[in-house]
Amino acid sequence: MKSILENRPALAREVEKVAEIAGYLWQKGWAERNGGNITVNITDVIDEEIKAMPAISEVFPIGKAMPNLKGAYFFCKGTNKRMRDLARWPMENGSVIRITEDCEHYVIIADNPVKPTSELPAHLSMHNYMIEKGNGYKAAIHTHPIDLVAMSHNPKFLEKDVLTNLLWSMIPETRAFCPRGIGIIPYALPSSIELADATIKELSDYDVVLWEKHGVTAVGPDIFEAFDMIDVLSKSAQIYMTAKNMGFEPDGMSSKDMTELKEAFNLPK
Ligand code: 2HA
Ligand code: ZN
Repeated sequence: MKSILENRPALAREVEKVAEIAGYLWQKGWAERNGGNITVNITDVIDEEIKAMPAISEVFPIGKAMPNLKGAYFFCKGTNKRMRDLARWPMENGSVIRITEDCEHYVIIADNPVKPTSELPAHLSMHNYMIEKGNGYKAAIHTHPIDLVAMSHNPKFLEKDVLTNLLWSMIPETRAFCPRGIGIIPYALPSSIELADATIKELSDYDVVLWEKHGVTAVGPDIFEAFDMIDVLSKSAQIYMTAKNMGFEPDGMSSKDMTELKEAFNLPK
């Protein structure tokens, strides 16, 4: 069977990037079984021939209207598919979808009728929001990092910006490369519209959010940038845990050092 990626290097590159990141999620132990999901807005690399392609699925409801996504295209990890399989065979474990003209439904157009991730309402809500904001962000990732999820089981870390400030203070890179910090979303049922709505509310302040007792979700210009923010936060969580395991509370960078860093790197918060 001919793949939609054939003779389309720009589209193939976007899918390759997703596959690369899927491999890292598995290697890090953040993606047990089918855990986690990735979506990328690929509308910019869609040609007229793809726009004319018929649906290979029925028309599915999204569950919520996405007014900014009319006719948009996404590459999505498939629901119930394993991240480690997405890494090796992206077009068997993910698919290209098109949002219908009414902005409330989608169809699958290639390569296989693989139904997109169960977190599609949250992912599409984030993409819809990013277009409204005009920030040029194209990628959304959700994963289950052990360290950050463990921290979300402690109510003290769920207060506004407690975790942001703690993680920023563990190593300068985390503040520099996750400059908006990490927002907190109280526990909500996975895949629910409630979880999607709570997530987009926090995106005005953060590029990364912690879903209490579940996982982390991030958005970025591309899938590498979105992944890297979670990776630096997890690095900080590891440093914190390592110090605690050695029997002491880590000092954290001083507020003087933090202010100096903020000014030197011209950071937003
Ligand atoms: O895709 O991680 O939150 C599986 C999940 C749902
Ligand atoms: Zn999850």
